[in-house]
Amino acid sequence: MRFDLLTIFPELIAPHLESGITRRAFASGQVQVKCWNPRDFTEDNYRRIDDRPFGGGPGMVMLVEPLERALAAARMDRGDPSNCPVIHFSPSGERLTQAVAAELAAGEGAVLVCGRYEGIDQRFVERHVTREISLGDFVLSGGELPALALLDAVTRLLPGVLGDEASHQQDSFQADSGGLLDCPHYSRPEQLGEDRVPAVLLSGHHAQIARWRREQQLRYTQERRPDLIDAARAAGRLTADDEKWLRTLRDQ
Ligand code: 9WO
Repeated sequence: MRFDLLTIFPELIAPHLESGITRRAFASGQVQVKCWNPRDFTEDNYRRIDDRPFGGGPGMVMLVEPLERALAAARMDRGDPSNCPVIHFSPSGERLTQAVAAELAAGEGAVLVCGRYEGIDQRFVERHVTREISLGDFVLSGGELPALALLDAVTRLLPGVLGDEASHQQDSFQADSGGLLDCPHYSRPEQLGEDRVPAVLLSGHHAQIARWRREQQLRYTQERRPDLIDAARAAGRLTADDEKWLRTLRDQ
């Protein structure tokens, strides 16, 4: 799988590929990442990648032509001159979810367009962008951080990348099993001042531990994201035991 980033700040990207899970994915060759700097594709003496907006107003707009040349070079280098996804990051896009990450993890990669300044010329978006993705309703100063978030979310889903196959399966199961929030986690020491690890986790009863974790997931999700409980129910992902526990919580 291969990702090509169009960015005027490639130095923001490189450090994230040098540690953790992403490093392992790149070291193993499972994922390739290449940055293409529109500034390297300018043809004027000033190496301009931005200019003032028509119609006036504050800030600058990213020029179409350096971006188009960078995109063409990335496509040529990929060997698929026409048709991989071209993703732009914007609060106007569809929300990045686990389902979107899973869909991309099953594909061949993408070109990630990282906007800067007030935005990129709309004609580049209309000509080339196949998908706009948002991390949420807030404004950043560029698309690089969303691109890294997407890379991380997709890379960790690739088989073998997490190394520990069991933890990967459990994780994707969680992401996929009713879309509930995670249960709390504990490690040593067993007692921290007054605060003890829940006794069931020390009991060695695997079925009871699994049930307790499921109940904690349901409790947290009911408290913080009741919409996710409704979605899980609608998708048929709640068992009779789950419903019984949710009734117990409501009656408390
Ligand atoms: C900014 C913006 C603000 C309100 C409504 C729509 C918007 N689109 C953009 C936009 O595309 N901005 C470009 C990328 C240029 C300026 C920096 N950019 C950006 C992307 N800021 N914030 C994001 C972003 C991307 C994904 N999720 C959250 C924020």
